[in-house]
Amino acid sequence: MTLKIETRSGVCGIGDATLNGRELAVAAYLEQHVVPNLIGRDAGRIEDTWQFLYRGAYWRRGPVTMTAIAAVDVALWDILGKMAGLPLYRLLGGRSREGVLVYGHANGRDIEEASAEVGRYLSMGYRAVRAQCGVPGVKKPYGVSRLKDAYEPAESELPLETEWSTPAYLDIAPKLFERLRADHGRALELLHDAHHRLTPVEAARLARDLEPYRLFWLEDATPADNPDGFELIRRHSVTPLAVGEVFNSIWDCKRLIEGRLIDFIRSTIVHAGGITHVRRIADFAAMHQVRTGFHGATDLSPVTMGAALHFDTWVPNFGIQEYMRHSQQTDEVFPHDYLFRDGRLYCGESPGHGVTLDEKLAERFPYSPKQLPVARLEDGSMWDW
Ligand code: EZ4
Ligand code: CO
Repeated sequence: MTLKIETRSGVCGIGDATLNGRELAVAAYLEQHVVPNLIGRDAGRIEDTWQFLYRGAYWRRGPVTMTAIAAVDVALWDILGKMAGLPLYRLLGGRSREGVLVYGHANGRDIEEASAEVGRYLSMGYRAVRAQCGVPGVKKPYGVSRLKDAYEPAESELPLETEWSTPAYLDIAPKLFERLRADHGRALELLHDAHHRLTPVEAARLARDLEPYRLFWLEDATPADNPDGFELIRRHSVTPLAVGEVFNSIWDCKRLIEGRLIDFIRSTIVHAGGITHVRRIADFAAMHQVRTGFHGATDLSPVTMGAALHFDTWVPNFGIQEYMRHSQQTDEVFPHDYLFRDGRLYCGESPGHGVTLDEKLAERFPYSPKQLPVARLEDGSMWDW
């Protein structure tokens, strides 16, 4: 879902509005409740527009609202860059680093295949890799896909029913990382995503069992709806923790950051109110030694990736950027000037965020609704996907 805003003087900016599996809700929110308020407003009043859409809506926060606000915000920053003739990172305060460290996704049906995939990422130049592997007895565990380069988790019109077994997972995950360190050495940064599947005490066990393999982070170890769970994990382990890809506001992150219960905040531009709001989250995180690690899955469009890379180039407390490569088709629909070299992504120098939309080409791909899978335990209980 992409929002295009055009000013009276003919300057266009685009923002990503994709909320995977709930995209039409954002479209309706934008069309019915946001766009009519934008007609005739000064495109340069980015902060005031943000406050109008957030404070002025009365019903604030939530993924649908904050994704819609983000789409407007990013499109307005894009317009500002084009009017000023400056790339977005310069509007934010200029360059803090040359390139942005990214991590790719290596996955395999078993440990053997996952390790070979990590090797493939290293040969492409990656310095950081997230690794996931199959879990014995579990059909379709999270993060293991047949598509090696452009993994799309929303696969079917109605949610695919997948299974989950925590004991089998807790058994295999440390073995995966033992093997990865043995095969690939200590210099590589390794990451892992538990994707909200564990209770706090199970997450604490996993974090402790993974300590010898020096992870860059363990992501979404337990659902962060209740941040108290992270206190328990912290009490038992020094494995760095990352959380927040499903957060949409600074208020979701506040206690985790303030209590130093996490090391990396993953809230990203498209789902957390745009550049205007994520900048506040990043500044707040900096005060507590928490660094950024933005979500960068394929269901966040190249527009979000472009905007994120400008942000990452500027933000002082940068940690890492997730980079799941988009399919070639997606890259062609969204021409962009960022590029990958030696494990880092580099934003371009063109004005704004540097990502455009080929509307003619986009027309060739009709909308086909897809939802994210769901997960059940072996006895059929609904679980977190
Ligand atoms: O499951 O973006 O870290 N990345 C992730 C992603 C999310 C998808 C949801 O649409 O957890 O793969
Ligand atoms: Co994740």
